[in-house]
Amino acid sequence: MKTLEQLKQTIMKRNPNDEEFLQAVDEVLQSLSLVLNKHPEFLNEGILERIVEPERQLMFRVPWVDDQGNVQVNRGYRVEFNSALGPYKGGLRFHPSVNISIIKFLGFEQIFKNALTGLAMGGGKGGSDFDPKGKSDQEIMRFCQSFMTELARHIGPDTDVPAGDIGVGAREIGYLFGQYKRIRNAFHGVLTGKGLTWGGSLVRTQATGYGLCYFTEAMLQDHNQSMKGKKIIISGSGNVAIYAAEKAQQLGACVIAMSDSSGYIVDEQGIDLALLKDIKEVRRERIHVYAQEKTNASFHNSGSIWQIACDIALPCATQNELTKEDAQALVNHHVLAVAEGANMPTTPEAIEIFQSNGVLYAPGKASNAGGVATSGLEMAQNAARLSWSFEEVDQRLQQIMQDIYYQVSQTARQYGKEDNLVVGANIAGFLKVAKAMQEQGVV
Ligand code: NDP
Ligand code: 2IT
Repeated sequence: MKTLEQLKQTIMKRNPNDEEFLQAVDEVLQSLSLVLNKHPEFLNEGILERIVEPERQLMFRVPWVDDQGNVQVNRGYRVEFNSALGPYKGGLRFHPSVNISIIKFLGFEQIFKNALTGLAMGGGKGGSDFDPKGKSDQEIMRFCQSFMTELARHIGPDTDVPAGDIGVGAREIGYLFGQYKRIRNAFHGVLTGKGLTWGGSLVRTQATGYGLCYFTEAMLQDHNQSMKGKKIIISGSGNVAIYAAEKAQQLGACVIAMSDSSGYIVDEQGIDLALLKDIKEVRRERIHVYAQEKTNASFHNSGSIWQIACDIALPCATQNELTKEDAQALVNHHVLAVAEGANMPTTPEAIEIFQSNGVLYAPGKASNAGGVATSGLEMAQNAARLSWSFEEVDQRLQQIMQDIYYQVSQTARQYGKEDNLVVGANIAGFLKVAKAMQEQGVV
């Protein structure tokens, strides 16, 4: 039997270059040290040693031809991490920074996130180092077709069900689905985030951002606060950020700043979302265009968005985007709450600053679970061959996010860590997966 310390050594030896993966694992193991006193069997039966090792990792060549007729080669990934609770489930990320460490960290987080939703989904993640920026529609289609030509043999509605993530939205899911259907000659609910006329669920587009606000509102209300009238900063301006901003505005908050990788915009009157959506979702332009078209707004191509004073910060762009300097600036400006729409956007040092200064801090694996939860609802609708109304899906999403908040905060309390939602989310998610693994034997 290995001690927790020996297990950590093994993990580091096996994954020496996987910085982001080790960061995600380290946080979970720290939380679990509180569980192991009561439950030594999780170490003795090798549950921990198995849960940190993906069940299967796929890496493959993705060749495609660009508009100039040149052959391009990217690398594709799918990490099927854990299937104790259901088919592997998790998004695909297309971004030049993608490597095996990033896919493993995302797949690992996904196991616990999916467990928290209460739906029957295991954890997985995939993607490619393909950069969609500046590519034509035809290039995107050819890339997606090539990617799916390999992936199709590994996935299926009861095996592994991918979805979107950074760089993968409705357009890419469409091309991926078309190629899967052609290769397998089967109309399966094998991807989520599908178009509404061919198996997609209402609210899936909005779900991560809306869910983030439902979670944040539950957390605030538990502390006799609400989002109403609060000044909010949201990083990113993609799928998660846009619909977080939409729901925040519906809840009476004022979103004053948003960003993309080229910089950030500030609009003290409140972001004009119709304009932002047109720039980002229709024209696929950079964010500075917002400040060109709305004269009272400003664009900043240097410095950090987190240096602006706000009541609530919602990081919705990418991993490790909010550093200790950012956290200190937010604390100096008396930030009330930080809730993650992105996966692991806050560095460990920044989390420590929030927690030691009494800032309400919600980790992504709890607060951004609304996207995958609604994917689970899409799978349920596909299996029943019917579709629910917007109101019905939205109602279920709200209930799931409130349930996650209470589950996570109660678990934190049970383990003597009131308001530490990191501990609460890691332990509550882990216990569900661990019990299923115990019952299913050594597999
Ligand atoms: P999108 O591709 O729609 O948007 C991503 C946004 O983040 C863009 O504004 C992008 O700017 C910015 N961004 C991405 N990478 C970087 C980077 N390295 N530096 C600075 N900015 C960056 O992705 P999503 O909105 O879907 O995803 C955002 C985050 O939310 C990710 O962490 C994802 O894992 C997480 N998430 C997504 C879910 C979903 O359902 N889509 C569910 C749960 C979590 P630019 O365009 O300039 O690159
Ligand atoms: O990080 C995530 O939870 C997602 N990108 C959504 C995954 C999904 O299967 O809907």
